[in-house]
Amino acid sequence: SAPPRTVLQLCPLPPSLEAGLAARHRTIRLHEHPDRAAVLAEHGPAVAAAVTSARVGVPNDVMDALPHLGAIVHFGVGYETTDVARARARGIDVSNTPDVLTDCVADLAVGALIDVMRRLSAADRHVRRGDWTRAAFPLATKVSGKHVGILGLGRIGRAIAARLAGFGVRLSYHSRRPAGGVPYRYVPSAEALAESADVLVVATSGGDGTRGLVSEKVLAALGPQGYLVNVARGSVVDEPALVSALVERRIAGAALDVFADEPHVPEPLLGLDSVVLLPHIASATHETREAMGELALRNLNAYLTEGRLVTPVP
Ligand code: 8YV
Repeated sequence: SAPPRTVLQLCPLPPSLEAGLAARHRTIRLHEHPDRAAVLAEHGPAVAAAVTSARVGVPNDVMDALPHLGAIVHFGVGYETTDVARARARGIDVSNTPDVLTDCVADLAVGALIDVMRRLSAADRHVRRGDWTRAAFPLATKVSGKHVGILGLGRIGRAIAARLAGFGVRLSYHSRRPAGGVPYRYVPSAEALAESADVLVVATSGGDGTRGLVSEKVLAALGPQGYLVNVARGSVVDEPALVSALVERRIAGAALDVFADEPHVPEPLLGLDSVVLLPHIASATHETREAMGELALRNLNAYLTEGRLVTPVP
């Protein structure tokens, strides 16, 4: 019998990627079916590859309903929502979309850092409220020359560091092990990094390996003059501890593109002018989302035609 060739799509994807899927493959859009179990029972055995986002992944119950699944293609660099060990144990290959989003995520991290320290969004609200005619906007905090600590020095962490070098900042980092060939100071723990830095920028991967890494202790070490920027995953930060630290002004401010339970943002943050709140947009530009879609499609097509992925996860 002919090998199974159906593609399972688990969530909405950019129009150009969806068009690319529809043009070449029989695609089942699981997220559009109210009765997932029935769809999986009927079509599961024919599915050769799954396409999903970093946010949704492939849940274990879905993976288990796909006996001939050979590849999981993620639209996004993160893939912690998929149990990769479980997939590997079954011989399922997994890909993501690295590199193509590095510039935009690093650009946004720097923009968010400047926003929270110079209070750009708060100043914008001040003008819109008509407060400029009544009172001067309070002074902010200088960015250039500060000490920035980067948590996670992968592709994105390095790109953030390279951009910040132009601001004459001092750069240190913490990661599981020292990175080779970088001029930045390695600090052996997240707490020590926060202790020495004016700003802590979180650029690690998500998942169990980094869960709660930015703990209450780390936030205490950052201190009342310290800022937090997170473009990684909400799970890396102890969110209740962060909310308390911000509300009680035990840290100076935070710029957050990611949250523990998106799209839900902790209510106490909404009224704080010391916080910049972004709806997970670090990779959300026309150019980058197009490039991510193209790379996801290349992975899928390469797998289905040649049996190998272009950018398998490490
Ligand atoms: C996207 C992301 O928002 O790449 C990632 O890991 O978090 C983002 O680029 C996400 O993949 C879109 O679903």
